[in-house]
Amino acid sequence: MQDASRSGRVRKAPESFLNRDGIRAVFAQAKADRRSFIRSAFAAAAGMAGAGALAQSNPVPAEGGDPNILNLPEHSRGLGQGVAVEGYGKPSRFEANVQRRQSPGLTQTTQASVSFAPLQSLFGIVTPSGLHFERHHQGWWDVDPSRHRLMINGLVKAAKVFTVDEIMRLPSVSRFHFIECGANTGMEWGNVAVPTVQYTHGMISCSEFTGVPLVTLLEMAGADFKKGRFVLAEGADGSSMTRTIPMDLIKSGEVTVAYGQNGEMLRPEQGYPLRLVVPGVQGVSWVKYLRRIEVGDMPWAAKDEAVHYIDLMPDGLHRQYSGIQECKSVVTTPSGGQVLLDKGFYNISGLAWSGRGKVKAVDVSVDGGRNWRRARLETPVLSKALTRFNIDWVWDGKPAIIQSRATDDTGYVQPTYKQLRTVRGTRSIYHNNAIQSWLVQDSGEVKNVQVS
Ligand SMILES: Nc1nc2c(c(=O)[nH]1)N[C@H]1C(S)=C(S)[C@@H](COP(=O)(O)O)O[C@H]1N2
Ligand SMILES: [Mo]
Repeated sequence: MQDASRSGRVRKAPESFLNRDGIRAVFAQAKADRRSFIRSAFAAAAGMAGAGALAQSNPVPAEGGDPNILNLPEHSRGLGQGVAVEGYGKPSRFEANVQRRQSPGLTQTTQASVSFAPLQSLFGIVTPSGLHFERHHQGWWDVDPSRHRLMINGLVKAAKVFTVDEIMRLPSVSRFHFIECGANTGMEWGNVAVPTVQYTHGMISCSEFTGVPLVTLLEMAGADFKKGRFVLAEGADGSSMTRTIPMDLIKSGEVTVAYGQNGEMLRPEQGYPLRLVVPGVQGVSWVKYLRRIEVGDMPWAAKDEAVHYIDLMPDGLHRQYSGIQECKSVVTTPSGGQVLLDKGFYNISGLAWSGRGKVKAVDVSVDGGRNWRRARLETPVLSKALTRFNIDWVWDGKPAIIQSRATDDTGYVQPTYKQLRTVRGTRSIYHNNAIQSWLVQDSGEVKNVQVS
């Protein structure tokens, strides 16, 4: 028996899930005559919060050019404001819609517990600290650093307690790394097709973290590196956040006890004054308000690794400790909710990352995966950090399906939904790294779709 999607009938597009017939239908819908959509696109753009229109209008310049260049504005004639002698700088008031947001689709109890970073509005690879995504299992705190302590215990010569000042006296390292919640893009498993890249991929951020390698603190406490094959990291908030970290990762020197984020102390929402940085590993292991590290000889199977953050596989078994965030990418412009105001040149831009190392290449398709072109990777390309890619595109005004596909330096290639579901089934919540598709409709409106 054939299901509708295989019958060869052309399904009405756009749907949020497109098979090959659906993709063909989208392209078949493209009309040769370009409709006058610019006015409606303007209206759509004006009515949309948080998803800026892509291009400035491209009005036909008045005869003799744009007079605005000759009309001197107020700020070219008068005295500007004095320096902000004191205080903390803020973005321009014209950028007020660049905000973290809570997903309207997520169940909320007494308070929100996730906010998403506005990836559609960001450039380069660093997430401004005030826009870093947030995930709190039991709310956040602004912890007094003078009263905060970090204990190292378990398989050590002598348990040791550090103050924040003592940690900040030690030799430090500063490195750029992404942190991605294991549940990022989770709603797409069910093809919820949330509207914007902020909600599909906004549980990722990238910062320069400064801190002390955890191995240094373990050495100071006289840890038994032979028997001690794992550590338990524990947070000081009410969520009893405890996660097992393999000692091999720690011995590599990559895991740090961080106090710095983008040149200043961590933000309270990010775990001020101390958080664990576990490059390449899902966010839940980056324990915030870090208060204790216990050295042990086997995994603890704590609640957040035995019951949560596990992947239900097609054979009915659960995958545990699946912590590495595999290679993934997403086009952030143009992306869902944005509007292309006219045909012509666009810079397709996006982010790629791998929890196993560096991004080696990103390919971009504008026809739903039939043809691919290699994007430019912007420097720096750093290990276990976001990498920015860009590629030129001239939109012909017809429907297009934009995708990006990243490859990392282990040779691993980001999977399609079909490939991912073949291995992982359909009942996961976490670790969705499938290729994202954005449908550019002939109206210029961009929409989240899935392509099999
Ligand atoms: N102490 C503590 N650490 C925590 C959490 C928490 O609720 N409490 N949440 C974890 C989860 S699930 C994620 S994804 C990241 C989120 O970090 P962020 O809020 O800085 O983005 O922190 C992790 N560390
Ligand atoms: Mo998370």
